[in-house]
Amino acid sequence: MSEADFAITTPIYYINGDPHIGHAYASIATDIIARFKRLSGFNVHFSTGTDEHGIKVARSAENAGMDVRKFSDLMSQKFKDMTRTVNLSEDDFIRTTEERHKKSAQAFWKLLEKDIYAGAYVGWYSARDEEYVPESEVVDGKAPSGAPVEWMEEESYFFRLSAYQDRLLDYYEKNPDFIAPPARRNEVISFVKSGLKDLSISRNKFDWGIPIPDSNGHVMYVWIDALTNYITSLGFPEDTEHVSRMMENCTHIVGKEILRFHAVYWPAFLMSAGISLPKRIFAHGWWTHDGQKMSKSVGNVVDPFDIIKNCGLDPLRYFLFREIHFGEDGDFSHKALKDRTSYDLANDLGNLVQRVLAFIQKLDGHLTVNYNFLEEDEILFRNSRNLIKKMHSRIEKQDLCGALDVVWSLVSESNKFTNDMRPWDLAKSDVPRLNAVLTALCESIRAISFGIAPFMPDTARKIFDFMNVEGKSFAELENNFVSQKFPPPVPLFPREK
Ligand code: ME8
Repeated sequence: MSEADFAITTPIYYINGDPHIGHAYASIATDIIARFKRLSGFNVHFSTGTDEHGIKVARSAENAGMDVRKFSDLMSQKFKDMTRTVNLSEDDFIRTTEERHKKSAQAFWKLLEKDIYAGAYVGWYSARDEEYVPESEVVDGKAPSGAPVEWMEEESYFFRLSAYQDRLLDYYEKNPDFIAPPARRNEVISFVKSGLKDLSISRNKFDWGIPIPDSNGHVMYVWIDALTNYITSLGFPEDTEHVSRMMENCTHIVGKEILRFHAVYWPAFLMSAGISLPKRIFAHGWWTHDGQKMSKSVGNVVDPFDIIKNCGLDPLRYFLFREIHFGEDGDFSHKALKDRTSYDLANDLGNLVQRVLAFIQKLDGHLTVNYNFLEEDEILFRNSRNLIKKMHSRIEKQDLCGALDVVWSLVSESNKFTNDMRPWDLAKSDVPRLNAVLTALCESIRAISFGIAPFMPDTARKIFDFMNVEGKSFAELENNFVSQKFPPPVPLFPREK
């Protein structure tokens, strides 16, 4: 496969609270796609980070009785720790309080200036969502998200968003895959069709933000600052050609609640700045916990650190993407996680690997390859060699669940093949046949371990090590095994104590 550019991003997270399962979810999804692309030979840039400015963070620092800078350092570190705990392979962790980002956001603002004018914002604002809320959407003092709104009257700069309505609609039409999944795309289109108002993009009643160039007292609206992180990470304002090229190959993974910012405001800003638009904006769904919305006040927030301590990381990484289709909402339950771990992982995958490799250990740990296949071996072999191609078409659509389904059908097929071929009998009656059956099975296990590698990198690494496979690139799957000695395997998913 060819070396080509690919960029992918997580949302950058507000640091008003500790990281929870929702943040881990968006980050792991992005990581899975980044790893898949790297294994496919792409030159990948994967960025994540923290969104640190704005009224919401300033108030959280105040409530914690801390200086906002110290608070940001402390909280951002927790998100950085999460990236290690969930085993992200990010190339960049960006903080919006970094100097490189200030420089980038200010340079970006300058590019927008022809579309910016001074005015005053008078209306409602939701600090929790960091979003302006039209009067018509306020019900009982609340925004549609349920967050309280407050009245705001202040001088502000505006971005001429209204001027981009037709260009955006035209862009959506010409690029039908720009926003996914399709149902979300339709929501965005009807929102834009209903009429775009100019957007207030600065605040002057607080100062926790990036100062607007040459304008005393104004700081940028936190969303313009936050969205710019994507190009800061690509090196903006230096080498704008590289930035544009990477953007053209960039996928933004975002939660459904912030799609409007990414699919309407961000493309309009980029059009105005003359920078290429991203290739795809994918909105994923939300997790609830035992049927309830997760909230700090209810005390039902799922802590990824706890789960990982109890169940291990790879089972969680697997569960989140097998249990529900990426793009849809899902309900988290510890029982469902346990069930998936014991049925799909320990029983199906773990047993397959264990029974085949432990059997090879009985033969002195020696795999004597024989590619002289009968038709049934050939079928398994061909399905193994085609696995990554099948996954590829699903990963291209961010269909992570579909990609796992494809892997698990090969797991089932391989378990059935083992039952049908009865290698333990062949060992007594027909050694060349036994070697062909084991070669076909090792081919399928190797393909499966590449298939799971983006999802469960540590588990895949264990299998690669059992089979002396390097595991660096899908291209390795083109090579036949050579006769060799394998080290003894250990169980992949030890049963829970
Ligand atoms: O919105 N289920 O940050 P944020 C699934 N800073 N995903 C969830 C989730 C849940 N219950 N809760 C959070 C912001 N997420 C802005 C983004 S980007 C330029 C700026 C995930 O800390 C989901 O991906 O509120 C959501 O979009 C993201 O965390 C929001 O994180």
